[in-house]
Amino acid sequence: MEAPSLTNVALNKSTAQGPGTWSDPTLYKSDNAVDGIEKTEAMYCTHTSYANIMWWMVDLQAIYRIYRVAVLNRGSFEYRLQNFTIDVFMNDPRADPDFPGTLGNICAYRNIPVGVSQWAELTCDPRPSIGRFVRVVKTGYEHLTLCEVKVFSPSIQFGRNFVRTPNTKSHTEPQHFLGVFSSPIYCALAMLQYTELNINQFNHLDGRCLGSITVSGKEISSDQSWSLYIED
Ligand SMILES: [Ca+2]
Repeated sequence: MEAPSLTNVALNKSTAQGPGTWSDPTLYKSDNAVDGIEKTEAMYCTHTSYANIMWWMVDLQAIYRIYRVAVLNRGSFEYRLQNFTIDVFMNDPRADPDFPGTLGNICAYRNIPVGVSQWAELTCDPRPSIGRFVRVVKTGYEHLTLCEVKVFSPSIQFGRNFVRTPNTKSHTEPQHFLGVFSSPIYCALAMLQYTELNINQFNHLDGRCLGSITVSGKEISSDQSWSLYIED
Protein backbone atom coordinates (compact mmCIF):
# COMPACT_ATOMS: atom_id res chain seq x y z
CA MET A 1 0.00 0.00 0.00
CA GLU A 2 1.47 3.38 -1.00
CA ALA A 3 2.15 6.19 1.45
CA PRO A 4 -0.99 8.22 2.06
CA SER A 5 -1.13 11.84 0.92
CA LEU A 6 -1.08 14.14 3.90
CA THR A 7 -2.86 17.41 4.55
CA ASN A 8 -2.74 19.94 7.36
CA VAL A 9 -5.72 19.04 9.53
CA ALA A 10 -5.07 21.77 12.13
CA LEU A 11 -6.00 24.74 9.95
CA ASN A 12 -8.71 26.88 11.60
CA LYS A 13 -9.43 24.30 14.30
CA SER A 14 -10.03 25.36 17.89
CA THR A 15 -7.01 26.02 20.07
CA ALA A 16 -5.98 26.90 23.61
CA GLN A 17 -2.78 27.78 25.42
CA GLY A 18 -1.55 28.08 28.95
CA PRO A 19 -0.82 29.22 31.55
CA GLY A 20 -2.81 31.99 29.96
CA THR A 21 -2.05 34.37 27.14
CA TRP A 22 0.79 36.82 27.65
CA SER A 23 0.00 40.50 28.02
CA ASP A 24 -2.91 41.26 25.71
CA PRO A 25 -5.17 38.20 25.19
CA THR A 26 -6.58 39.64 21.97
CA LEU A 27 -3.13 40.00 20.45
CA TYR A 28 -1.19 36.81 21.17
CA LYS A 29 -4.14 34.44 21.01
CA SER A 30 -3.73 30.71 20.57
CA ASP A 31 -5.50 30.55 17.22
CA ASN A 32 -2.77 32.68 15.63
CA ALA A 33 -1.02 29.33 15.13
CA VAL A 34 -3.76 27.85 12.94
CA ASP A 35 -4.89 30.89 10.93
CA GLY A 36 -2.80 30.01 7.87
CA ILE A 37 -0.79 33.25 8.16
CA GLU A 38 2.90 32.43 8.19
CA LYS A 39 4.25 35.78 9.38
CA THR A 40 6.69 35.64 12.27
CA GLU A 41 6.44 39.03 13.94
CA ALA A 42 5.25 38.51 17.50
CA MET A 43 1.81 40.01 16.86
CA TYR A 44 1.07 37.20 14.39
CA CYS A 45 2.07 34.49 16.84
CA THR A 46 0.79 32.82 19.97
CA HIS A 47 2.42 33.78 23.25
CA THR A 48 1.83 32.15 26.59
CA SER A 49 2.51 33.53 29.97
CA TYR A 50 4.97 31.42 31.91
CA ALA A 51 5.02 28.90 34.74
CA ASN A 52 6.67 25.54 35.20
CA ILE A 53 4.73 24.13 32.22
CA MET A 54 3.76 26.03 29.07
CA TRP A 55 1.51 24.48 26.46
CA TRP A 56 -0.42 25.11 23.27
CA MET A 57 -3.05 22.71 21.97
CA VAL A 58 -5.31 22.22 18.99
CA ASP A 59 -8.52 20.20 18.95
CA LEU A 60 -8.64 18.50 15.55
CA GLN A 61 -12.35 17.76 16.20
CA ALA A 62 -11.90 14.18 15.00
CA ILE A 63 -9.45 11.40 15.57
CA TYR A 64 -6.60 11.42 13.10
CA ARG A 65 -3.52 9.39 12.45
CA ILE A 66 -0.79 12.03 12.75
CA TYR A 67 2.40 11.53 10.78
CA ARG A 68 4.22 14.76 11.48
CA VAL A 69 3.85 18.20 12.98
CA ALA A 70 5.50 21.40 11.74
CA VAL A 71 5.95 24.48 13.90
CA LEU A 72 6.97 27.96 12.73
CA ASN A 73 9.20 29.91 15.08
CA ARG A 74 8.99 33.63 15.58
CA GLY A 75 11.43 36.16 14.23
CA SER A 76 12.82 37.22 17.59
CA PHE A 77 13.49 35.49 20.92
CA GLU A 78 13.81 32.42 18.73
CA TYR A 79 15.97 30.58 21.29
CA ARG A 80 12.88 30.04 23.42
CA LEU A 81 11.57 27.40 21.05
CA GLN A 82 13.61 24.40 22.13
CA ASN A 83 13.24 21.44 24.47
CA PHE A 84 9.62 20.97 23.56
CA THR A 85 7.49 17.89 23.20
CA ILE A 86 4.55 17.20 20.94
CA ASP A 87 2.07 14.83 22.49
CA VAL A 88 -1.33 13.63 21.37
CA PHE A 89 -4.48 12.77 23.29
CA MET A 90 -7.64 10.90 22.36
CA ASN A 91 -9.75 12.94 24.77
CA ASP A 92 -9.44 16.50 26.04
CA PRO A 93 -6.61 16.30 28.59
CA ARG A 94 -7.87 19.42 30.36
CA ALA A 95 -10.46 17.17 31.98
CA ASP A 96 -7.62 15.55 33.92
CA PRO A 97 -7.04 17.27 37.28
CA ASP A 98 -3.28 16.86 36.77
CA PHE A 99 -3.33 18.82 33.51
CA PRO A 100 -1.03 20.21 32.17
CA GLY A 101 1.24 17.78 33.98
CA THR A 102 -0.29 14.81 32.18
CA LEU A 103 1.58 13.32 29.27
CA GLY A 104 -0.12 12.10 26.13
CA ASN A 105 1.10 9.75 23.46
CA ILE A 106 4.43 11.32 22.49
CA CYS A 107 4.78 12.13 18.82
CA ALA A 108 8.18 13.80 18.96
CA TYR A 109 10.64 15.72 21.08
CA ARG A 110 12.92 18.50 19.91
CA ASN A 111 15.83 19.57 22.09
CA ILE A 112 17.77 21.88 19.79
CA PRO A 113 16.57 25.45 19.17
CA VAL A 114 14.54 26.24 16.07
CA GLY A 115 16.10 29.02 13.97
CA VAL A 116 14.78 32.55 13.47
CA SER A 117 11.49 32.44 11.53
CA GLN A 118 12.23 28.82 10.69
CA TRP A 119 9.98 25.82 10.43
CA ALA A 120 10.78 22.73 12.45
CA GLU A 121 9.33 19.50 11.07
CA LEU A 122 8.86 16.76 13.62
CA THR A 123 7.96 13.27 12.53
CA CYS A 124 5.97 11.16 14.94
CA ASP A 125 8.38 8.42 15.85
CA PRO A 126 8.48 5.48 15.63
CA ARG A 127 4.90 5.41 14.33
CA PRO A 128 2.13 7.88 13.59
CA SER A 129 0.36 9.11 16.70
CA ILE A 130 -3.38 8.63 16.88
CA GLY A 131 -5.57 11.18 18.56
CA ARG A 132 -7.68 14.28 18.46
CA PHE A 133 -5.84 16.79 20.66
CA VAL A 134 -2.29 17.76 19.66
CA ARG A 135 -0.23 19.66 22.17
CA VAL A 136 3.10 21.45 22.09
CA VAL A 137 4.46 21.52 25.63
CA LYS A 138 7.63 22.59 27.38
CA THR A 139 8.85 23.23 30.88
CA GLY A 140 11.02 25.87 32.44
CA TYR A 141 9.40 29.23 33.10
CA GLU A 142 9.83 30.56 29.59
CA HIS A 143 7.19 31.75 27.15
CA LEU A 144 5.97 29.42 24.42
CA THR A 145 5.46 31.23 21.13
CA LEU A 146 4.31 29.61 17.89
CA CYS A 147 3.56 31.48 14.67
CA GLU A 148 1.95 28.55 12.86
CA VAL A 149 1.45 24.86 13.56
CA LYS A 150 0.59 22.27 10.93
CA VAL A 151 -0.54 18.77 11.78
CA PHE A 152 -0.14 16.37 8.89
CA SER A 153 -2.49 13.45 8.53
CA PRO A 154 -4.41 11.63 5.84
CA SER A 155 -7.40 13.95 5.55
CA ILE A 156 -10.02 11.28 6.12
CA GLN A 157 -9.41 9.48 9.32
CA PHE A 158 -11.51 7.33 11.47
CA GLY A 159 -14.40 8.22 9.31
CA ARG A 160 -13.27 4.81 8.20
CA ASN A 161 -16.01 2.32 8.77
CA PHE A 162 -15.42 -1.20 9.83
CA VAL A 163 -18.03 -3.85 9.31
CA ARG A 164 -18.10 -6.35 12.09
CA THR A 165 -18.65 -10.00 11.37
CA PRO A 166 -19.19 -11.71 14.72
CA ASN A 167 -18.29 -15.31 15.52
CA THR A 168 -15.80 -15.36 12.69
CA LYS A 169 -12.10 -15.99 12.41
CA SER A 170 -9.96 -15.36 9.35
CA HIS A 171 -7.03 -17.66 8.71
CA THR A 172 -5.74 -15.71 5.70
CA GLU A 173 -2.00 -15.21 6.09
CA PRO A 174 -0.08 -13.19 7.02
CA GLN A 175 -1.72 -12.26 10.32
CA HIS A 176 0.14 -9.57 12.28
CA PHE A 177 -0.08 -9.81 16.05
CA LEU A 178 -0.91 -6.27 17.25
CA GLY A 179 -1.24 -6.83 20.98
CA VAL A 180 -3.69 -7.83 23.67
CA PHE A 181 -6.43 -5.33 24.38
CA SER A 182 -9.49 -4.95 26.57
CA SER A 183 -11.78 -3.84 23.76
CA PRO A 184 -12.09 -4.14 19.97
CA ILE A 185 -11.76 -0.35 19.65
CA TYR A 186 -8.19 -0.52 20.91
CA CYS A 187 -7.53 -3.33 18.47
CA ALA A 188 -8.80 -1.11 15.64
CA LEU A 189 -6.64 1.79 16.83
CA ALA A 190 -3.59 -0.43 16.97
CA MET A 191 -4.26 -1.63 13.46
CA LEU A 192 -4.58 1.94 12.15
CA GLN A 193 -0.97 2.63 13.14
CA TYR A 194 0.03 0.34 10.29
CA THR A 195 -0.97 1.98 7.03
CA GLU A 196 -0.76 -1.26 5.11
CA LEU A 197 -3.40 -3.02 7.22
CA ASN A 198 -7.15 -2.66 6.85
CA ILE A 199 -8.59 -5.73 8.50
CA ASN A 200 -8.48 -6.71 12.12
CA GLN A 201 -9.85 -9.44 14.25
CA PHE A 202 -10.34 -9.43 17.96
CA ASN A 203 -10.60 -12.33 20.37
CA HIS A 204 -13.25 -11.57 22.99
CA LEU A 205 -11.92 -14.15 25.42
CA ASP A 206 -8.25 -13.32 25.66
CA GLY A 207 -8.07 -9.89 23.95
CA ARG A 208 -5.75 -10.95 21.16
CA CYS A 209 -5.72 -8.54 18.22
CA LEU A 210 -4.56 -9.54 14.75
CA GLY A 211 -4.27 -7.36 11.66
CA SER A 212 -4.12 -8.32 8.02
CA ILE A 213 -4.40 -6.91 4.53
CA THR A 214 -6.72 -9.23 2.71
CA VAL A 215 -9.29 -11.77 3.65
CA SER A 216 -10.21 -14.82 1.70
CA GLY A 217 -13.71 -16.18 1.96
CA LYS A 218 -12.34 -19.66 1.79
CA GLU A 219 -10.23 -19.08 4.87
CA ILE A 220 -12.96 -17.84 7.20
CA SER A 221 -14.36 -20.14 9.79
CA SER A 222 -16.99 -19.92 12.46
CA ASP A 223 -15.43 -19.23 15.86
CA GLN A 224 -17.41 -17.81 18.76
CA SER A 225 -14.42 -16.19 20.41
CA TRP A 226 -13.46 -13.99 17.44
CA SER A 227 -14.97 -11.04 15.58
CA LEU A 228 -13.68 -9.91 12.22
CA TYR A 229 -13.63 -6.20 11.32
CA ILE A 230 -13.28 -5.36 7.64
CA GLU A 231 -12.95 -1.84 6.32
CA ASP A 232 -16.06 -0.84 4.44
CA1 LIG B 1 -0.20 32.17 12.01
